[in-house]
Amino acid sequence: MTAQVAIVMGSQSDWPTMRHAADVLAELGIESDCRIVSAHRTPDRMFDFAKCAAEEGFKVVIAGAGGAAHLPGMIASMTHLPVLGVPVKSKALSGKDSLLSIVQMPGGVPVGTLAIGDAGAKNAGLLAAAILATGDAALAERLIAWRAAQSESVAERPSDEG
Ligand code: RP5
Repeated sequence: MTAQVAIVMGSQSDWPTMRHAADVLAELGIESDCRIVSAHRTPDRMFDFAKCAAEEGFKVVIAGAGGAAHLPGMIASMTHLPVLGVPVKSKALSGKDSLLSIVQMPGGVPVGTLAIGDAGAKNAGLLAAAILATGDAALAERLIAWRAAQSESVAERPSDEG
């Protein structure tokens, strides 16, 4: 079976962030296809990816980029698939530039924008899983179990051990 989730990112330098999306999807038994697709450096690759994503069998696209982060929005302009945008923390402006570039889409072309950095990538993976789980009862059970395990892992009181 082909991957249902595509994880695309503007640069190799985005991978330490975006791998958190791939990791949580793997924990939930969901295969992802991770690719470097840059809106600025590889525009033809971006066009081909976005135009063919639905035909390739993807159900959700997670797109992460930093700085002038046009990738999620440009992909969303060329596919009807849900696009989740992850603002990668930039060196110059700590990801505020990435966040604003991704979140301020014009009405009619939605990008579901997550938090800046690792938490955003992880939550993009969880949100992709939740979207897929609406049509997959077994996955819904795994997601519910994952959330229950997370709750159980939280101690009731703080510890000096850290
Ligand atoms: C963006 O520019 C990428 O998404 C990355 O976050 C940022 C910097 O890219 P590199 O110069 O590290 O390749 O396109």
